[in-house]
Amino acid sequence: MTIANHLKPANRLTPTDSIVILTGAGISKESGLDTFRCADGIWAKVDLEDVATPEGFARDPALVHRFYNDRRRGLLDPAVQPNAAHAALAALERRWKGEFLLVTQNIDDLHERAGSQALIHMHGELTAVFCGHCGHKVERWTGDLSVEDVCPSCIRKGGMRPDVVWFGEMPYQMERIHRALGACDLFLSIGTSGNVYPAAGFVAEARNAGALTVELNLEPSAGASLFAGSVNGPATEVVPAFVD
Ligand code: BJW
Repeated sequence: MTIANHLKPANRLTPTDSIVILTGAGISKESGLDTFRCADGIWAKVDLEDVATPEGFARDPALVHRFYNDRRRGLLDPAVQPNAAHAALAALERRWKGEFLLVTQNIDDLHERAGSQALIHMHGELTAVFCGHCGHKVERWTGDLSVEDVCPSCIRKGGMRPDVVWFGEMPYQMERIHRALGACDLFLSIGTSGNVYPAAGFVAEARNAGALTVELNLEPSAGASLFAGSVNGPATEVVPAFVD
């Protein structure tokens, strides 16, 4: 893998420039977590209408709980740890003097475990839950969730759900994300297929703001032609090589 010098942040940016980074499931693949749309991905095994829509949850909450309980247990398996790509982004943030925002579509907590601070989980977090009846949120929920669970605030049963953003629901902190994209000098998209909106539209927003846009992905994504440059390969190799 060679990275064109004109794409390297060190050669393009001044130290106070602003960076926005979007990550997707591909960055956590080498930590042992599944992607969605790869041949062996999550959507090859379960129907997204059943497990990732409010309608699916209303139809069969127990099925949705099993799906997220399995993934929560998988995430908390001691073998699943942040990889070199997560670490490289945390190190970049530590040394960067300008504005820095990491927006992840991932519901795992590998970025924070690697040390990232300015981080938005736009599709929620696997280890948080909230009550669909009263909105009460429990920030850290590491066990299984079931239809029998009672909300600690309104004491009603059956409404507790994972704090994840399903299709048709509004992703989190969109105003803050749009503001950062509108002022950024470098936009990096890492390990995402570019199939899901609004995240798939971020590259156009950043380009309109005059940012350099670069995709780092195993293979060219659906929207690869929208980026000024791309680097293809596994995240644990291309991300450290690009940002270090
Ligand atoms: C590697 C690698 C390695 C592998 N190294 N790389 C028509 C047009 C436009 C929009 C819509 C439309 N119809 C519906 C919509 C809206 C809809 C949408 O986008 N649908 C599309 C399918 C068309 N979006 C929404 O509904 C969103 N909400 C919204 O728009 O709200 C607006 C609104 C307005 C008014 C009222 C209400 C709302 C919400 C989207 C929610 C997405 N949720 C999910 C599941 C929940 C979280 C979870 O369970 O984990 O989020 S879906 C799933 O996809 C998950 C992911 O975050 C998301 C993105 O996936 P990602 O990360 O890109 O993964 P993959 O697998 O697709 O790609 C992995 C990539 O990595 C691949 O390219 C590999 O090559 C690469 N890779 N190994 C580097 N080692």
